[in-house]
Amino acid sequence: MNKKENPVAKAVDKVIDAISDNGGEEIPGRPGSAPPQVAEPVEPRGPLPPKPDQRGPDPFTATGQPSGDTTETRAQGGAYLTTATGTRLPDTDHSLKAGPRGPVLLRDHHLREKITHFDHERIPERVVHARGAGAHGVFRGYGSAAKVTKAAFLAKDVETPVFVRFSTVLGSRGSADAVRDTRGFATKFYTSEGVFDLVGNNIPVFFIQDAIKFPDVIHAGKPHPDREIPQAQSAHDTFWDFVSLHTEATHHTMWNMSDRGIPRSYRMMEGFGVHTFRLVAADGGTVLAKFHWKPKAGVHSLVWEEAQIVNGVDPDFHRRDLADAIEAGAYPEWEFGIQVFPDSPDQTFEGIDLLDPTKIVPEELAPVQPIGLLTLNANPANFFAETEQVAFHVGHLVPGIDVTDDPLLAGRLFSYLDTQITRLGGPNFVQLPINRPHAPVNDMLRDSMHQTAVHTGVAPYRPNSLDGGCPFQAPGGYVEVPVPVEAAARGRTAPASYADHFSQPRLFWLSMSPVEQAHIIAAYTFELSKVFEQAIRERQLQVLARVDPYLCEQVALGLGLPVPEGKPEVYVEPSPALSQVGRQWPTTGRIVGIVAGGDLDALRTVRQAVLDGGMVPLVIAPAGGVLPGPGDPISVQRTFAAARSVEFDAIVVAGAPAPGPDAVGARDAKAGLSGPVDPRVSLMLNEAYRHGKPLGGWDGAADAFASAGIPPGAPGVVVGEAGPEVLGEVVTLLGGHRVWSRFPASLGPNA
Ligand code: HDE
Repeated sequence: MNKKENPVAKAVDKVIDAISDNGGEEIPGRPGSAPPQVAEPVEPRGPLPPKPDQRGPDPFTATGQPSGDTTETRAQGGAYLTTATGTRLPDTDHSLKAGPRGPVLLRDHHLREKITHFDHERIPERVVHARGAGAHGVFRGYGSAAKVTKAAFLAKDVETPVFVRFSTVLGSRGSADAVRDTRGFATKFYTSEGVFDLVGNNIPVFFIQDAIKFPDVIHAGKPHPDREIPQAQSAHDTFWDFVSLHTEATHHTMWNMSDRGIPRSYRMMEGFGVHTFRLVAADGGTVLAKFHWKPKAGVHSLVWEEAQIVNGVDPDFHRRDLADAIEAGAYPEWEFGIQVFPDSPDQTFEGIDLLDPTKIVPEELAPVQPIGLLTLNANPANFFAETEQVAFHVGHLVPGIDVTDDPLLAGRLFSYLDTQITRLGGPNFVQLPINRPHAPVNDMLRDSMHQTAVHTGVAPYRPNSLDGGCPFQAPGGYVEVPVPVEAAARGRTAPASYADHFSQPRLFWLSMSPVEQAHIIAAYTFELSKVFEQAIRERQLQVLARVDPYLCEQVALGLGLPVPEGKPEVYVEPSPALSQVGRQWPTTGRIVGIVAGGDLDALRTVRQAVLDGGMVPLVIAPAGGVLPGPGDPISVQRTFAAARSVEFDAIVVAGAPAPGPDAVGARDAKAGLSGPVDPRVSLMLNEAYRHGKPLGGWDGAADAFASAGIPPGAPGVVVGEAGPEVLGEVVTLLGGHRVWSRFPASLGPNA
């Protein structure tokens, strides 16, 4: 039967039309530029444009000049299938055979080209930070940095295109997002003076003080070399073996064990340049500075059980969250800031060694001064071409920003160039579209693999007269600050201050609120309980004893081990700025699950109110499609069978839904229990409650909460008469991220 006459296809098309007409556009996640029809398209047409939320790299030539390309001319063109060399092909479904039953002929160029190219589709993944997600955006300078740096992109109201890549550190390219790990936060600024890369993390300190230890810490954190497990996590023997012996890792490890190790979203992470940089003003004056990114949405995290469920339910949680937010128009924003210190000969501030990347300078001592705003406003059009091929390098600097002698940074200045040569197949990776500068390039680098520039002239050397002397050395170009080098003896040594490994972990611990401390205790206990060897667990307890007695005692209790000798040796002032909890933040881009109930008008109003508040409403119902009932159709985004609490920041329930027809234990273990309320809804509410999420309901929803074992009047559970009022209270609670008062944490003896 002709597909166009097929009644089933027609019916499905009708449903798709209904969904598309009734607000489907407001919900992010549509895979293509337009909703497809059921029948396979047969009218020839050229490639569809990217989706409105997407764009590719800006059109510049390999040597940094506007190219005039358009999306159409940079990607596939024409309506018809061709070979890589443009010859049209009438058939790509059958290899060339001597007769219908073969054999296949070696002369089939199309077969060989298709398979050969496929065989080479993969490139080596990054040795660290392999798993990532990227986005395009724009950076606008406030001008407030002008007194300390001459960098042109930081001048008032200058707008600079950027590409940002977020990442986890330990996992492979296909690993899950919500693992406990440090996150990368790498920004490429395509400035008028050349590319500036700020390759930072969401944790302001690092495991090691000297780059020569990087292979050690990474070998310890990566899966064990014999069985290649566990993937993307630190809860294993080699990691804790290393960090318990190499105590300069204690500070960074403590951040990893805190809520910072499991961010709610890339949009809700701080970013840090980690090292101290040297800024140069127009008059030549210098200061030392640390870079910060402050998310407008606040700094928020998952809870550990939630993260573990997320990794099964949606391994792409952070990737999807970033792309969906941008598609929905909830553009993530960060304020760029600097902490500024005098460029003193000893390069310390308030006794803190600024060249030691295991130390922070508390914001109470040196406030972060805002100098610009980053807005991510477009998703990449192609993951491989952009997010995978983007190549950051801490040596990509612009006039006004210089490096310091932090030995960790020195090693990085070597490493990033070196690693791209293997990963991207040669030294011409800067010519890849995503890496191209937006400033004219006139270098004397020539040839090598994948050369895409067509250099003219005969004299790529200097001095020359044959090319008229070009290129000329640039007055006012990048000059390394002539910092005097102290007279010293050569040796594999470190300054005495680098031996302090415990004052700042203690500072971090003491700065946490009780609930954050409780999470840290739980994280250490979880990770160490996964360590097989008792000697390693005991050794790590000895480390914790030097950070804080209560922390050590609680972890020892969980591990069933004696509390070791040892105590903190230093007095430190806490830094309240390090805590994530206790304030109100914008709820833009947050996901509100709406469990559908009887009154569709109320549901429609609540759904619209969520949209009007800049959030994303996902309607959850027993079956997909559109909700049966009068009025404008309401499309369903999640069925009871497919939904899981971890997809939502808050859940509101319109009533107490009876078990759906597919609530059958034999089909799905989640549906195994019987009762008056659908067991999948009860599970969802119970999980959301445990995870501290705001909940609300009307129209008999109290029964739904009761079915989830939630006590009446529990904190952060709003039960009311009318949906809009309930939603209003739930959104206020959401502004505080979680309802921590639901499970009060004890302060321990440090209070
Ligand atoms: Fe990296 N790091 N790193 N790193 N790093 C890489 O470069 C390295 C360090 C960071 O999204 C690699 O292109 C050394 C600190 C981010 O593409 C590699 C040392 C910080 C990313 C490399 C460090 C970072 C990387 C792997 C110790 C925070 C991902 C692939 C001296 C300030 C960038 C690549 C992206 C990636 C080396 C330590 C951040 C191998 C030798 C400290 C965000 O070159």
